[in-house]
Amino acid sequence: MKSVSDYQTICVMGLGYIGLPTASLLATKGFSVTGVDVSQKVVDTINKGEIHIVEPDLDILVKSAVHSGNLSASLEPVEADVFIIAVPTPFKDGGPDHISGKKPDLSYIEAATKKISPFIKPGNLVILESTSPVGTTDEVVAEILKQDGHSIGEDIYIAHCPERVLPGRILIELVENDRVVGGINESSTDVAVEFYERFVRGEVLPTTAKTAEMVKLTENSSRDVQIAFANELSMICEGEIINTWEVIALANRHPRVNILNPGPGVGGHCIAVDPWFIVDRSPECSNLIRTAREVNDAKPEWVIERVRKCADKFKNPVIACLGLAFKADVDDLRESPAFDIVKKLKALNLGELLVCEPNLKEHDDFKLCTMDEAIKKADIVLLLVDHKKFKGFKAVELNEKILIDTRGVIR
Ligand code: SAJ
Repeated sequence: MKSVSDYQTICVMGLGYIGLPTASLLATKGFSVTGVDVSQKVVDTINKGEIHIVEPDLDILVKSAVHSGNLSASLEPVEADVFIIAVPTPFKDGGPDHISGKKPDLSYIEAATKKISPFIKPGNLVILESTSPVGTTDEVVAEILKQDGHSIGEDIYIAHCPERVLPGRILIELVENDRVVGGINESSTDVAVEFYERFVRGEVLPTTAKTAEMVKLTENSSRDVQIAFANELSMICEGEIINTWEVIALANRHPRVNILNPGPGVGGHCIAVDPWFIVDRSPECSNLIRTAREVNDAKPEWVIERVRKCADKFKNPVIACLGLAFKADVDDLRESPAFDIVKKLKALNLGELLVCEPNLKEHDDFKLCTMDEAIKKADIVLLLVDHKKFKGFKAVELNEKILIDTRGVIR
């Protein structure tokens, strides 16, 4: 059987925001990597050395990985020393259950595990990187492989190593961040730790699979709760006609206070999703986590209500909507509260909308215009995303216009 230092071939299941950067990083570190995806279009794009997602410097990395011959994409898995599962874990269809919240959909993990099973041999390492409810590595991945006749934990190692990279900084954080690695038994942990130490500069921290799963959910839930606190505060301050950002800046001068920033809501595919995985398993103990989700999910409606009240003061208001992305300086609109707000404003027909998203050239639903153009014509300026490009102008330049700054960037 091979030892970890002999591992040379890797099969990465899922070529999205985590799988593709991981596969290309490993390829440039000298591993021979096959990336597997269910989409023919994604496979063809990557095999041409191109990318289908936006992330700083990923295009250069993928191009060089493919051209070196160390990275290729395929619809089917191949035999390898290490299998990395990096597929999505979304919600099941249907709204939140009133007791346990939204339910995780583990079908992608199940499908990926079943697909690699025929290619797994003694000595292989199987890693689950997808954010997963507690128990998934043991109860889903290991269980499926066990049922397929593999001798799990004896000569096949299985571990969870949750991804924790920040969109916009993925390539830096893949290497620099500390990693938490939890095996289904001690030998799996040891093998997986040794594998990550071959390409990660941060510290690789050993634990159990269940703890590693909980750590990841804890990280994102903790951020969600903190943002919910800031969002709730912003609504309280608005009622008191106090500037929230001044309150936060001054409170944060206390040595043990560190409040995050309010916004129009919480977007992205992680922070607004993962806390529900905790609530789903422990509904009776997770009131705070659940309430934070509900506070953050309610924020877009609160913003829309503010716009509606302002719009009522005009006959045919022109509303400049600054930003569509889910957060600053990315072009990603998926699960974006800003995009959600602009779509709802359009449906409400409150006035003429001028939409500006400097990170996009065009959009199917909205004709985009420049920031200057939008502000010049607007009666109401609605700032939704704290993009660097929006930080340049001052409130005094707006003259009589009404400003609704959901991110507190305009001074
Ligand atoms: N946001 C605020 N106020 C803040 C900070 C963020 O409203 O003070 C909003 C953002 O505008 C955005 C949302 O929260 O809509 C999430 O943005 P983010 O930058 O906090 O996080 P993500 O979703 O891009 O990435 C997170 C990261 N998790 C943590 O920081 C704990 C990242 O490290 C994870 O790898 C990622 O989730 C993931 O994949 O789970």
